[in-house]
Amino acid sequence: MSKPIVYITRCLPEDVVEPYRKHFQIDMWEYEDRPVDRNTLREKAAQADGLLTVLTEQVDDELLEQCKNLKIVANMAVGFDNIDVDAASKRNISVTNTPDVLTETTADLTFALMMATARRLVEASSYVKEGKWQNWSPLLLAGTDIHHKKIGIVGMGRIGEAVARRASGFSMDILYHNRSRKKEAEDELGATYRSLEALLEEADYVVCLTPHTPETEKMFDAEAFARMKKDAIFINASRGMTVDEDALIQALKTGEIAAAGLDVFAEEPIDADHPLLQMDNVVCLPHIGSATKETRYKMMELALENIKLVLSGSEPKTPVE
Ligand code: 8YV
Repeated sequence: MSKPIVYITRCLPEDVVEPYRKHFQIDMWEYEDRPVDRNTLREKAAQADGLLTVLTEQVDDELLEQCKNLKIVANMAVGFDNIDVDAASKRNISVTNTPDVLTETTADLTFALMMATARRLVEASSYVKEGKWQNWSPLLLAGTDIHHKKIGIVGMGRIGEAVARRASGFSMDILYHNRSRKKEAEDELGATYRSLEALLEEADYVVCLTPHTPETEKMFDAEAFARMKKDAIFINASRGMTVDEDALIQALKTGEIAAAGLDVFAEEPIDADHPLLQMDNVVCLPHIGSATKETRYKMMELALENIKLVLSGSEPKTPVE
């Protein structure tokens, strides 16, 4: 019997892929410097039994319609907003993601981004490297404290809770907003539930960790930024589509909020001329929340394991919920 065909839309390291070659016939996009184009994806997916995707590939109804053999789409991400899950379910195609393995790593990055923004680390590093450090003055590159301040976490899922644990270690007051109450975070970390409006008004750090859904699209709009404190710092480590970027730029320009730390953008990669990239009070990262070697290996392995399970007739480890 011939082996099932698996198409992988990114160039994964051979040491990760190799153990799976005995189970599937693996075909992989081979260019590191660009994503698979839509035509190639359609062609390859149409032949495949399993597909390993990342966030940049749109797996929609039109694509799935071509796929007569496909049994699983394994996304290498906890988010799956690039996949039309209903369109997959109605064709009995499993959709899986990579939760848990990236929780702590993404929380580390979120906290690092918050600290970098508050303490102006990127500006400070450039200042030294550019040879500008010639003197001392009391307010040279003075930032804002983090300890004992109020953090407002919007989206208290696994990553939100991991950020709250870090905040607790920094003696921060923890506020959160979520669709449902999180008793454990309330009891163990002293996190306090707030309506979104109250959280925006009270928090010194507003940290967005909510997935992108029709309900959260552009939830951080002009009205939301107007509610925030003038010295508030906005952090986004989930999805850029939750933010009205024009409103954010305006709020930063007019001093309605103090600064922003962004790992995600409405369009990725962000255009090099984008106004957010020109602002000193904005720290920008290229969507590296889960990007440590350890975690990316775990994500790749989990995605491949899900494919192996489904193609051998078993349940996947991490179907999307
Ligand atoms: C992705 C992410 O893993 O997991 C997510 O939802 O946003 C990132 O961790 C990364 O962009 C690769 O798809």
